[in-house]
Amino acid sequence: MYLFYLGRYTGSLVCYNSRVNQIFYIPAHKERFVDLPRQEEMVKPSKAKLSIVLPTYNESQNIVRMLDSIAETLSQYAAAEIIVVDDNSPDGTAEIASLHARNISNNKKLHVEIVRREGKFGLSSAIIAGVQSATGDLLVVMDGDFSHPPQVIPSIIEALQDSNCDIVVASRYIKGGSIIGWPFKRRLMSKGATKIAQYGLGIEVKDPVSGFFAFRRDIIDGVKFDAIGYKMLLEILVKTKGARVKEVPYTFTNRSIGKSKLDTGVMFDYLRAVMRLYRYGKSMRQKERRTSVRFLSKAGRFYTVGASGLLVNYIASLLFNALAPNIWYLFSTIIGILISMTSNFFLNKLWTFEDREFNAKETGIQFGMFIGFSSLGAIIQLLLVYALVENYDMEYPPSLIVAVAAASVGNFLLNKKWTFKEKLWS
Ligand SMILES: Nc1nc2c(ncn2[C@@H]2O[C@H](COP(=O)(O)OP(=O)(O)O)[C@@H](O)[C@H]2O)c(=O)[nH]1
Ligand SMILES: [Mg+2]
Repeated sequence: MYLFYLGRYTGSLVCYNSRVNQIFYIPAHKERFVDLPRQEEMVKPSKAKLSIVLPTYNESQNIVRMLDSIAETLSQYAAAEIIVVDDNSPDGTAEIASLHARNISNNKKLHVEIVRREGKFGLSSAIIAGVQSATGDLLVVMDGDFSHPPQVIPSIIEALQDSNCDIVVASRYIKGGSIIGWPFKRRLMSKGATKIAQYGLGIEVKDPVSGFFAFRRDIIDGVKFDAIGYKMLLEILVKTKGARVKEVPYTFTNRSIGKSKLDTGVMFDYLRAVMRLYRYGKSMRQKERRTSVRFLSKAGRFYTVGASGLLVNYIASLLFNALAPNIWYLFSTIIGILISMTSNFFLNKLWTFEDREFNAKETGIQFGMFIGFSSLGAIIQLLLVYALVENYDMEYPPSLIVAVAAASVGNFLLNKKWTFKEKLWS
């Protein structure tokens, strides 16, 4: 005798198996579970740590099997964890999850953490809470009702690693993907939400409202989320513009146990989230425009200073030559160059790069770097003219234009980045 009946919990049986030292939670409607096919192909194990974020609300009848199924899938990975985020489910999901987490931690050496929040604060914010508690480099987000088959996780991780992309979306709307068990109304709502995201926000992903997705943690570094409503993926896609996205197909199967938490409130939340994301996109575009204007204005100031340097150089050389006629004229020219470099430096510091810090040591270092880069520019110009004329049989005048352009662009960028410590594109 190794099976002990412990009692009933929300209509289901709770048993203890002394052989494997495990507590089992047997749902009342066991026969209604859908057994999903196993992933046949072997997938390369991941070296990076994986975190599975599993938001739950009233999933007491799914959580044990869900954790077991994920744990089994994760056994091929060297380092993984599961983060369950429960919003104080009245059906005791969190209690059952913590009880079972201990079994999994003991038997499978897999860390399962239960994040319990005080109340039902919504799916997206639960996902963010889970991401904040997770310690993995690769994060997978999925529902806790078997609509997102854990057996698909390896192909998601493989896509995230092999194609070197940043976000992987498990997609119902690409070839090979499908939906089982949703009524027409639910399909229509999902398609409508997809079209709103695609046309309203310019998203090209085929299933931007998927709840099953994965991403590299570093792509969300520094991103601030609104986390409104249900569709966290959409917000991630909008706010990590430039991230490389790949979709892998899967079959979504409507839950067979428990109730959907989607209601009209969630639909309004979706529209609110889309409006905010639209405004966000607009303000980012304006910021980008401002960035390009600022960049060009700085480049303009830098070259104006450069042109003023020619005049300073000319006047200073002549003046020095007039004041000290006995000194060799080349010496006057060197003095002219030094004075114009100095005036260029201070004008660029104050006017072009708006740097008002005049700490002696720092300014000295900046001055040294400025002179260094200017000399480097001159050398590049010389070498380039020589190479173009000698090796590429170019005429001297066009060679000179190319060389001057290359040297002056290089000069601006090097001084912007290194001397005045600005981002190249800012
Ligand atoms: N923590 C938390 N999880 C939620 C909340 N709303 C839904 N969920 C979970 O999110 C997943 C998707 O919800 P579900 O009701 O299945 O939505 P549907 O599949 O779109 O019908 C399930 O695992 C739910 O338990 C919430 O407010 N908080
Ligand atoms: Mg569901």
